[in-house]
Amino acid sequence: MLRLYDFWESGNCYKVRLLLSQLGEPFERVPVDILQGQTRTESYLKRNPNHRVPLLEWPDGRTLAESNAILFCIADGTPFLPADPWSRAQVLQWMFFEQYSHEPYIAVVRFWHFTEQVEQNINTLPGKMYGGYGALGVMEQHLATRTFFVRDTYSIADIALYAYTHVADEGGFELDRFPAIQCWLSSVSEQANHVAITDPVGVEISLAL
Ligand SMILES: N[C@@H](CCC(=O)N[C@@H](CS)C(=O)NCC(=O)O)C(=O)O
Repeated sequence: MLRLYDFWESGNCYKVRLLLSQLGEPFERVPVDILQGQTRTESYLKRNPNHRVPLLEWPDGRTLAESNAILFCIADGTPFLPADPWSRAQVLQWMFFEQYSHEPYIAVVRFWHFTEQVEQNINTLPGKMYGGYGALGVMEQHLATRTFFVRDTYSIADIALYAYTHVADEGGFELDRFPAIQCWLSSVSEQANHVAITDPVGVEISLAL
């Protein structure tokens, strides 16, 4: 069975939980408390020297880090990733956009709220909010004429962007300014076998990390 090293509140981890659930793929879930430094222990660093979750482990011991690389790997050959090169490249385009222009703003500000670090980051907060709203603006424009990001079909591009967009309000972003995004959020949440970020999925196992 696949094994996911996971932190509940992480949108990056949620991407993988969501896709595994929608694929109907059973998996073990190892809770990793990033706030207690569990990604930086000697044993975890052997699994991922880059000290981050999510990390997906195959029964033969192979491991894969980086949420969007994991999505790309496990979606291959399924309806969640188109087969033709142009559509696949568009999926990648949006997933790179998510990692470079979206997550570093929206996820980081949410994390500051979640860990009560807003005050100590007060000088960099306006730039982060500006960047986050910029990303939301790009998404709004694209979604104004479409239901989903690529080929108007639900794909891992939508999963990658949904993960932190649907909780952007937890970082103080006002999503009611973006009607097309709100419509898209509803469409994503209505997909078959959708699970929420807080839903307990996978078979939880505890490992000494
Ligand atoms: N680009 C990575 C980012 C992963 C990431 O930032 N993970 C955070 C949780 S959301 C983490 O593990 N932080 C723990 C640490 O830095 O020690 C991905 O998409 O998977």
